[in-house]
Amino acid sequence: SKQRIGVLVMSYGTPESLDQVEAYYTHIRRGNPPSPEQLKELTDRYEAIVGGFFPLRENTNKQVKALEERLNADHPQVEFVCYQGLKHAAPFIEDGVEQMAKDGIRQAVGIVLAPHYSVMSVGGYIKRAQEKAEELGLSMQFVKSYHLHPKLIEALSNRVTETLQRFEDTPKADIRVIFTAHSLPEKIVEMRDPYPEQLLATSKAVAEQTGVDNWQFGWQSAGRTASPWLGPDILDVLHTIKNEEQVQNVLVCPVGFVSDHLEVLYDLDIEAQQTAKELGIHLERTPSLNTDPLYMETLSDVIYQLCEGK
Ligand code: FEC
Repeated sequence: SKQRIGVLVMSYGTPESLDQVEAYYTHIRRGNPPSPEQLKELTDRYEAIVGGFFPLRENTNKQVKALEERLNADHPQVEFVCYQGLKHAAPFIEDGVEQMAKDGIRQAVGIVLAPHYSVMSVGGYIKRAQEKAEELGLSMQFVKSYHLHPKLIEALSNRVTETLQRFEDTPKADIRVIFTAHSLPEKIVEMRDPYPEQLLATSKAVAEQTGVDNWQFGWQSAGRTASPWLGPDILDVLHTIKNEEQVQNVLVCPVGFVSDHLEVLYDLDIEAQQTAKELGIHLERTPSLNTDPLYMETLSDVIYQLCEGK
């Protein structure tokens, strides 16, 4: 019979309904419940986004299904079985590992639906999966990052090129491309975390492939905590480039995210778009990767390479 390989596909997770937002937010806050004001603010953001309240859930489901199909089509000699493991919602990372063990999986790999490694993001997913796998006697290997995979760069570049067309006759040199990713607490810099460097490397590769010279990087979606987060924030960037450089056209490409969800549909499409309007900036955003075949091929490639020990 065919060799069976379990693939734990890990993603951020989202509530399934508005009454689950509190439990979800409490989990993100490591067990500290949000204040009523914080809860209302987050609930309002979910209610404001278009495309359904919790698009991340359906998008993750589709990505996992498409990846399983891609892996099995690429490698018919192996049977790949994908399992979901979410960071902050059910099925949790530990549930996914447990299901693999129950199904008699002996060889398993884990991957996160986020291309860039930080000890605070991908590192956290891997740690939890690893701990559960050890407890159950399952041996697992993990993909840590894939931020420069040629197919990922191609997929992102295609989006930048296509979205530049929305500025019609505006010369490319007059459009500022801003690559963004989720901010993290500044302390990761002292920890020599690869996250900022990997994000810049992806941005540079996409800029090169698309022939874009007029670009910069900005952070988004920083947490509302007392400790400082990596900046500059996209909203501050918009003010600065308008006031100091009279930039009128901005293309935002959120390279740190792979799916339509709150951080893209609210933080960029509503919040950043509102700031741009106030400043008289024409702002466009590149569409999310979601199940782009090139993204699925990226994931399939890096998973297979890990299985082969390459
Ligand atoms: O659509 C959805 O329902 C979920 C959207 C969502 C994604 C996402 C991705 C990342 N986060 C990362 C780091 C942090 C850190 C904190 C934090 C807090 C939140 C809150 C919400 C939220 N995150 Fe998130 N994140 C998403 C949603 N995130 C909601 C809580 C309210 C708020 O602050 O806005 C701060 C936690 C703390 O208080 O200690 C840190 C990183 C990513 C990208 C990598 C990944 O996908 O894992 C990094 C999607």
